[in-house]
Amino acid sequence: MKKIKKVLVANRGEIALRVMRSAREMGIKTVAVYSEADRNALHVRFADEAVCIGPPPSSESYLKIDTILEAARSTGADAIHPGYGFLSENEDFAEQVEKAGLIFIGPSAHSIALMGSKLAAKAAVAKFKVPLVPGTSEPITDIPAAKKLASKIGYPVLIKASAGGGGKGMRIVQNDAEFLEQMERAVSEATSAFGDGSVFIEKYVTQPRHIEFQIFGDKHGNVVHLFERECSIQRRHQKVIEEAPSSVLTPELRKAMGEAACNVARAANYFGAGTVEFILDEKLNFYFLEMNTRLQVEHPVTEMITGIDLVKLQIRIAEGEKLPFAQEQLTMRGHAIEIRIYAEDPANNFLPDIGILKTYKRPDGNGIRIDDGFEQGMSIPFYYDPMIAKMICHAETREMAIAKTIRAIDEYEITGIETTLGFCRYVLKHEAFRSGNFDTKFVEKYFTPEVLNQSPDTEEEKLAAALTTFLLKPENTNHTKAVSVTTSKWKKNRTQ
Ligand code: MV4
Repeated sequence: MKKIKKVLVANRGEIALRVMRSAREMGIKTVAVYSEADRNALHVRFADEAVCIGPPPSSESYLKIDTILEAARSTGADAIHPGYGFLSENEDFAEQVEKAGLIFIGPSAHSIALMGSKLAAKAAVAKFKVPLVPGTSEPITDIPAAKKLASKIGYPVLIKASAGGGGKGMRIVQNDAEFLEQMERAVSEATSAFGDGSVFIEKYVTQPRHIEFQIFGDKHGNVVHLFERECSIQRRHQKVIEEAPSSVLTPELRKAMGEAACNVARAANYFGAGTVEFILDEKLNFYFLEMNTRLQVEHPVTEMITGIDLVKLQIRIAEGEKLPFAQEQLTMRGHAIEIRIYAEDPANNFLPDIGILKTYKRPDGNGIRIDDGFEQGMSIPFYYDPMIAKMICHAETREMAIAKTIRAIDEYEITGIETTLGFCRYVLKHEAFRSGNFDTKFVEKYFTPEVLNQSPDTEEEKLAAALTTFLLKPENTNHTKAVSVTTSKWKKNRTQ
């Protein structure tokens, strides 16, 4: 067991800040790394020390393994937390961190590599009786044989790249006639995108729900799950709204899926935080898709319902401690919803809308958590992911969590750039979302830019929203000043 004294966070933005906050509470010193675009970023200001690692493009800064290792050496850090994205699922990075005598706060390079290959992952978990979508378990080399199998399992089928993941390199094939052409395209795409042309086929589950389980393993062979997150509301494989728990799982199904998720972790000799992704078909059959070997963006919904700080747990596990609880000791409380607020214009095909945060006022109140990395007046750099903030609301029931999220959206004020706030509000107000009867096709089915211009609100709700906006303006509590009511940009769009 080796106590960590100083951690370097190899990331930026909200997640770098979120990791450092937990480290500081544990008495661990923090080191930020930053690119030239992030000189004034909040994670740099928050850290005890900060090291510039290069020019703005990620390939010249946040992805530079040697430079980051050198920053750890020069500051005397004894551990590295990779956050999500960037180097978090790079097995070479995990290996080199350990070779340099530092602790990698994450799984072993072996687990990362195993799960990075979708085919190797499927082969490993099959031994643990984890349900898989019908399909091939080897890379396709014999096209006529693959075509035969596709007819046998029944169209439509999906061709997936073994080195893909997160929806990258997938192709739908509707019938025999299309098979050859789609196959050739998939192989050539996989070769150029990943340097590995291995592909496999699976039965295409047409309208699945995406349910993922948070798992944790320690270095002593213990594994638990921290329940599920429902992530079906997504747009082009980018999650928009996540919640925990899922409204479709019965306690029995939760138990079965949770056990399968733990078996996936066991199949990889997994330690640290991980996420096991499943799809659920309309008959509530579940199938393993892939495992993400990192802390996820949406981890706070799990923190809200379990009361467990996942980053602190990651650090303790990395130090070699045993999991501090058994599965039976874990319980869920209430319901949590996360919305991701992106600097994107929903009225314009979600094009990134980078610029200056002219107004940035966060909502507040019981059960609201905002993880962000910006302040009013800052600009959103164009080089990185355009996520401005995540807002997580926790309440006793799903209905109350939805109501709280809508209230908080109405209180959020962002001007200067377009955001996905109004889009999230539309989803939360939608009958399909509220009833829980939705799948991964929600946005395709129900969203067009026009819906942002028509408010689904009742007259009373509109009045209440307008009154809240009015009363929250400082000028409206100072009666010596003239009253001028201006609403934020997205609200104007909504009520126009
Ligand atoms: C699938 C599928 C249907 N059938 N596999 C997309 C992300 C990657 N993890 C795998 N994905 C899918 N795999 C079979 N056999 C549907 C998807 C999928 C999806 C999965 C989860 C969340 C959103 C999604 C959106 C479109 C497609």
